[in-house]
Amino acid sequence: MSQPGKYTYDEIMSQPAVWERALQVFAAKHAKITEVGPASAFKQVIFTGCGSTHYLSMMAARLFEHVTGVPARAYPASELVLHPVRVVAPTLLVAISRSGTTTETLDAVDTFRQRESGQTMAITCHSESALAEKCDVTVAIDSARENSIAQTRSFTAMALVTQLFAATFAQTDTKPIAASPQYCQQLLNDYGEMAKNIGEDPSIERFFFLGGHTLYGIAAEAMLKMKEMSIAYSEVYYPLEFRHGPMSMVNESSLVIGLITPESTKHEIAVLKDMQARGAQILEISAGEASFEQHVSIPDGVPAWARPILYLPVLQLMAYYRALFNNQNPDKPNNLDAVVTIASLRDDSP
Ligand code: F1P
Repeated sequence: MSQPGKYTYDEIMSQPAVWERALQVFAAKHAKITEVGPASAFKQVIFTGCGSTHYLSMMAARLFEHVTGVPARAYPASELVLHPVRVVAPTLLVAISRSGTTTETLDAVDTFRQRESGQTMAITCHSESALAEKCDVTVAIDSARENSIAQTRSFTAMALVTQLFAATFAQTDTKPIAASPQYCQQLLNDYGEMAKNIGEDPSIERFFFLGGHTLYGIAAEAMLKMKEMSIAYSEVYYPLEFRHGPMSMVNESSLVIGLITPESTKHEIAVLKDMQARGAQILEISAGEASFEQHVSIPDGVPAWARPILYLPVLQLMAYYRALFNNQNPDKPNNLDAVVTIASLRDDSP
């Protein structure tokens, strides 16, 4: 019996090596991926997944649209089955699933293929999965699988693929992203102690993750890690939205974590200052110069399109330490299974 959290800690710390592998997998599949066609071949790209992979889809959709100019949306897989959206053909559906067996995600692909003439791509950690079978193109990083239930390295490896996918379709030079694994290692080395101190700080009872643009999906994943692993009070908001009501929950036992975008730093920092004035502790994560004492510096040695995943490793560690502080085993989160399988949503029997 391994000590509680051993799998989770090792999986978080293995991300630099797993990201290297994800870069190799993408390079090996590059020709197949570009066969899907240039970005201009599509009027729309839809990203989908469930739980963590829905949040990943949110990051991927904002990034893809930002760098290619092609309209992109993210939906939970269940929504695509139960409330089909208007699809502007030709559409590319990108289905993201660590297991490749989540019922809703498989159903979403089936529904799309039945209704649309578009193409489908799978991003997964199981190359032999049902999802990989169903889709026209599959990018699988099998080495990113976890023994833990909560997604950590699988999420960032699949997110790395979506960042590369967007840059490739935008015909942007993807070579700079090769530095990401070493920056991940640097962040884990430089901020592991800070993550532990925050995770074990009894004065913090509420966690608020704020992120805009591509960082909303990353902030949502950080919120879910904190919830899943440690059962702590944890919420996510777009930064300026936080003032419109939810900040009523801010008190002296709150930590507001700002995932700061380069494009709207001034406005997002102003929100953090407002929350500090209301008694909250602040953790700023940004590529710029620090405005707050607690600051994680995101390396700017990679282009902006390659930065979203760099915001996550320190926050994963923070959730891990809070889990142990709360006497939880992050390897086996309360109530959760690694995969949610239910009766098919496409089974219309009453
Ligand atoms: C989706 C998922 C995870 C969640 C939990 C249960 O799995 O909902 O996002 O954190 O592990 O499964 P998958 O479709 O990505 O395999």
